[in-house]
Amino acid sequence: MKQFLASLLFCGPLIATEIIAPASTQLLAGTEFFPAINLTNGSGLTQIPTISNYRTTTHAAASGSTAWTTDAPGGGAADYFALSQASAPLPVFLLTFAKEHDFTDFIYWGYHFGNPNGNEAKSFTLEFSTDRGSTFPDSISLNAPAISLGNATTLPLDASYPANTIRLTLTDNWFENFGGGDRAGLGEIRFLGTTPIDPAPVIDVPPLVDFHLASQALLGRNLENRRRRRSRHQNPRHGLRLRLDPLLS
Ligand SMILES: [Ca+2]
Ligand SMILES: [Ca+2]
Repeated sequence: MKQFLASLLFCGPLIATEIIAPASTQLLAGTEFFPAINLTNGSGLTQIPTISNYRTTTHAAASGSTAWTTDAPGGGAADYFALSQASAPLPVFLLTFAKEHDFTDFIYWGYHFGNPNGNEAKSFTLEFSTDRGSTFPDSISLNAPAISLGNATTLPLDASYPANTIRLTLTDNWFENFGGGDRAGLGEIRFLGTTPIDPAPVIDVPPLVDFHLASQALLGRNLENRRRRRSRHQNPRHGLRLRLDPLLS
């Protein structure tokens, strides 16, 4: 038992890995042939992804109500990432989170039509900010090992990056290996990470008891009781009997 209690003391609280979704998604560069909000609103997913089910959660085929993709500025036969930045800018997303997390993995569901499609993004740059996007001191480049279909692809960051804002840039697609690729697209994105425990939480306790007012009320009640007792001793109606001399009766 002593050893168990000691282990609890030294281990500290356990912080569980969780699925983290951005609170807001903003497309900073690129276009929206299908809207960018489809990357983070759960559209096309078979269920809300959690840490226990995301590996078996699948994403439907790409459409205007399930996925995001760019325009095809070079025409249907072009490679989006071979075009000039002026006509086909690298797509950039600004992702903000409700609080700061320690991010460990990038997760995405791909852009497919029941068959793999070359529009699906293959390479990514992630930049991490802890000051709401004023600065991005940490960045990492990721390459997908394979194109996806309905299931999620998880890309480990190989480190833990604290951030409340992430800038995500897509730097390549699968044009070289699969049909399609005149656009850049994805189905849905999430992250894995943990949420640090606030070392000095502010606990907001409603003022159920005002000790100052309570003490004043108690003092007032004591004074009133004392006054009543005094009054009772002086007032016959409250039990003070007058003894009359029988000679006078
Ligand atoms: Ca989606
Ligand atoms: Ca490519």
